[in-house]
Parts: sequence; C-alpha cells; structure tokens
Amino acid sequence: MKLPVLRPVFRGGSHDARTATSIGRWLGPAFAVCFVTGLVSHVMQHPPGWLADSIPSRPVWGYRLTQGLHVASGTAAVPLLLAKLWAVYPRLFEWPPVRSVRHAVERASVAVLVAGAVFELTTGLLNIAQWYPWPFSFVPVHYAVAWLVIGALVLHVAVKAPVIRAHWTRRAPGTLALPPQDGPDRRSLLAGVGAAVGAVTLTTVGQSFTPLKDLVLFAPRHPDHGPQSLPVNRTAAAAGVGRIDAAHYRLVVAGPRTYTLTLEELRALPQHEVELPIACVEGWSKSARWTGVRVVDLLERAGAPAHARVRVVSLQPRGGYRVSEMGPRHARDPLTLLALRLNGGELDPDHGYPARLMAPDRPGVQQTKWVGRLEVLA
Ligand SMILES: Nc1nc2c(c(=O)[nH]1)N[C@H]1C(S)=C(S)[C@@H](COP(=O)(O)O)O[C@H]1N2
Ligand SMILES: [Mo]
Repeated sequence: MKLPVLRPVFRGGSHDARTATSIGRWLGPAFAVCFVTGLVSHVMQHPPGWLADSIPSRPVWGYRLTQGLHVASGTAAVPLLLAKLWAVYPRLFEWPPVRSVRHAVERASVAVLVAGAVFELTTGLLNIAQWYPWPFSFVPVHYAVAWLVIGALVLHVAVKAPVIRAHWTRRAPGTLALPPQDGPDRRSLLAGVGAAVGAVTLTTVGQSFTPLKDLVLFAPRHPDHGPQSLPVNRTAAAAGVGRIDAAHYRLVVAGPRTYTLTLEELRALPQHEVELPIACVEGWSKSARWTGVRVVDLLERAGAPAHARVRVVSLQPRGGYRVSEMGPRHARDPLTLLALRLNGGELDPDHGYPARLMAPDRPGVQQTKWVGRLEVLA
C-alpha cells in the first residue's frame, strides 16, 4: 500500500519566484554593503602586517560613514530577510526533497546562507544592544560567518541567475514560470516590506547620521544622551577605573627618550582644538569639540622615529579595550590629540578623565580613555 504524503498546500500569490527575486534585489545589495563595510571595520581594527602602517587617517568621517552604513544596512536587512524567508519557505516542503546531486548541493548552500544570514543579523543586533547571551567572542565569529554567508550568497545568485535575469528583463512567461505582472498580493507585500525598511531605518539611522537624531526611537543610544552631550559605551565604573586623582596622575611617554608628565605639565603644553566624531563600532556616532596636546608633539619630544607605531595604554586595570595601537599616519596626524577637554569643559570621568586619545577616522573602540602611557614601538 502506498502511504499518502501529507504536505501543506500554499495558495498565496506571494510565494513565488518573482516575489523572491523582487526582495532579493534589495537584500543582495544590503548584504553586499554590510559585508564590504564590515571588512573595512575589520581591517581598521586588525590590520594585516603589510597594511598596518598605511591605514589612512582621512577623511575624518571615514569610519563614521562606513560603520554607520554597516549597521544601517544590517538593520534594513532584517525586514528584508524576514520577507524573503516568508516568500520562499514553502520550498522547505518541496517533494522529493532531493532530486539530484546538483539539487542537493544547491539546497545545502541555501541552508548555509539562511542559517548564516540569520546568525549574522541576530548577533549584530544583539551586539548593538551590548547583550552577549553566547559563549563565544562576538568579533571573530561574526567575521568568520560573514565569509560563509557571502560565499553562499554568491553561489546562490549564480544558481538563480536565469530567474533573476528573467525578472529584470521582464521576459514573457513560458521560458520561466514568472507571472507576467504583479498581482495585488505581491504589490501589498512589497509595499509593506518597503515601509518596514523605511521605518526601521528612519528610527535608527539618526544614531550616526545626526541630522535625523530627532527621529531616533529604537536605536540603543541617542547621540545627545550622555555626559557632556556625548554617549558613553563603557563608564569609568564599568571599566573599573576609580576617580583618578589629578595630583597623582602621570603620563609616561616611553620611547628613545622616555619622560613623564604631570597633569599640570600636560595642561601647560600647547593646546589644540579639533572637531572629531566618536564613531563606535556599534553604529552610533557623534561629533564633538576636543582640546588637548598633539600626540605628534609628545612623540617628537620622546625622540620617536617618523615611521614608529604607537601603543596607547589606559589606566583601566583590565578589559579588551584598555590598549590600542596606531600606525604612523594616525600618530602623526595634526588632528590626533591626547585630549584633556571636551566641548569646552574638563573631560567627564566617563569620557576618559584626565586624558584620552582622540584621532580622526578611527573606530571608537580605539579611542582609548584614561590614558596613562604612550609607547613608541620599535
Ligand atoms: N580604556 C578604554 N577606552 C575606551 C573604551 C573602553 O572600554 N576602555 N571604550 C571605547 C569605545 S567602545 C568607545 S565607542 C569610545 C566611547 O567614548 P565615549 O564614552 O567618550 O563616548 O571609547 C573607547 N575607549
Ligand atoms: Mo565603541
């Protein structure tokens, strides 16, 4: 006796190739932007040896733009991915599940793509919210899975090229089973997806694109909320930095001619004012007015060679961001300061009192706060 196979029947007009393709042509570019800007962020934070000394320090807003786009494209991809999965999920019930080796490979690559894409968007969103409910380290895993996703995506687009082409050229049906025109189902689905993308973008993008900051509703941070009108990622208390006593503070500049400065001596050196953004990897960004001593002046006095890399060490006792490094282009940029003041006042403890690094075109995580030591590297 032959057992009947019980499978659901899908009659909705939107579970078809044209809907999937329409959404895909927005989702694909969103992933491409997210991937490229993610690579930029990765290289700036972990440059390979041959590139380390040529990371540019201009334009000053470079990282603000790429990281803002990274988070905005990832956020916009969430409703797009949900709609795409909704359009194609009946394929899960395809029968027979495997028709040939080629078909099996294609399905396996789609499984990798879907799992990886869901993983990237979920971990990315939770990271923005600074919630880490997983046992692994976010950055290396998010980075590695990005390569899986982009590989599977390229394969997927190649496999689907005929369907995509049919959609773009709006070829008459027959050769391929794309319905000739958009029905009401598809039109309203696409309008809804467009509205969702617009809504999540408009209510979050102001976290880095500050002209739209008044529309910020769902971003974890508002550009104006924080001491001295600037958000804080890790407070002094969270970093384990107690109130630093000005009288006992010392800055050590270690190099061929190592020396030490008190806070008074630091304040007595020529002060410069720059307008630079903090551009956090988590997507928020805010420009501010910083005043302090040029790092290049401090390095010259220590006899640092022109090509030297510099390590910036915080008084923070432990934690991932207590040390950062910069190549000669950042170290020697006249805008790079050991900042003592922010927006006209002394630095708030949460912004790195008494001294912090502020450099142009640099990820926020590397704008080291509570700086106690600059080391000229050989
Ligand atoms: N020592 C130290 N510096 C640090 C951090 C830290 O945790 N420890 N956080 C970094 C991060 S992630 C960002 S975005 C900026 C935020 O600077 P702000 O709090 O002044 O806005 O500081 C950076 N500097
Ligand atoms: Mo950050």
